[in-house]
Amino acid sequence: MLAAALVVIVLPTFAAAQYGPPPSGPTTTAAAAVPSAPADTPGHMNIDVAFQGQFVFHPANITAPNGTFVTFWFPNTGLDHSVTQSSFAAPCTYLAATSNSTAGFDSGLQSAKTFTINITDDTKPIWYHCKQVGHCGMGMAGSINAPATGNTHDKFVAAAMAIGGSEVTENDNGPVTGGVNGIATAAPAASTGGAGGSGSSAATSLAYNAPLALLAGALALSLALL
Ligand SMILES: *[C@@H]1O[C@H](CO)[C@@H](O)[C@H](O)[C@H]1NC(C)=O
Ligand SMILES: *[C@@H]1O[C@H](CO)[C@@H](O)[C@H](O)[C@H]1NC(C)=O
Ligand SMILES: *[C@@H]1O[C@H](CO)[C@@H](O)[C@H](O)[C@H]1NC(C)=O
Ligand SMILES: *[C@@H]1O[C@H](CO)[C@@H](O)[C@H](O)[C@H]1NC(C)=O
Ligand SMILES: [Cu+2]
Repeated sequence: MLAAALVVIVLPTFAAAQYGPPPSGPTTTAAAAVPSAPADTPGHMNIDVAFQGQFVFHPANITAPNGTFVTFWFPNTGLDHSVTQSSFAAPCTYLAATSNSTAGFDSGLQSAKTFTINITDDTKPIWYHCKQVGHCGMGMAGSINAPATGNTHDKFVAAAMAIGGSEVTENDNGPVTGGVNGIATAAPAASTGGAGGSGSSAATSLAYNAPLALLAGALALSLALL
């Protein structure tokens, strides 16, 4: 009972701190898919995979300096997605190794996970997509440090959508660490928390976010007492 009351008190406080005042954008109050990305913190940016159930990354394009950790938050909606590095020339195709470059990163198809890359060259763009059947062709593609002119983020997504239903189904061989211009140092980690998330073992991925850690702790306590 005490824990339940605590959650009731903590939740609105947390929601206000996390989202701030209503912006000019969508005003929906529907629960986000679980888990959804928390707010950015210094040196650490967060991206929702399949934001609000749509076949998009959100934000789909970011500017992230060297050493920034970018964490992708996979929902727990029963449909797997991936964060798979590709190229501007071939948006929906995994970036294989060449004679002068290592292979791209790939989370592999995942649900309820986080996958983090470290930006290692902010002077070059990172292009990526979701390898789930049909998703890239529907526009589930994103970029990091894309230029404002020339090969822009918008052109990249347009190229993915131009492929549309002709998208070639990709193999899923599980997570691939490493990458080009940004590297994953670990396979995806379990995640049962996040903004609007629920669960009882999210301490690790939430450690950098005090309000979230507080919420997770309250939820864990309430679950333990059920
Ligand atoms: C993302 O792309 C949009 C549309 O091209 C652009 O207006 C915006 O500045 C870009 N944001 C970043 C962070 O690159
Ligand atoms: C890498 O090799 C490809 C051909 O395989 C070439 O087009 C590209 O310019 C090379 N890149 C660098 C940085 O040398
Ligand atoms: C992340 O990348 C930056 C820039 O390449 C590097 O200096 C830093 O050591 C990396 N951090 C980790 C934990 O790998
Ligand atoms: C980021 O790291 C890359 C690779 O070491 C380097 O070429 C680039 O100049 C760095 N960016 C900045 C803004 O220093
Ligand atoms: Cu997807």
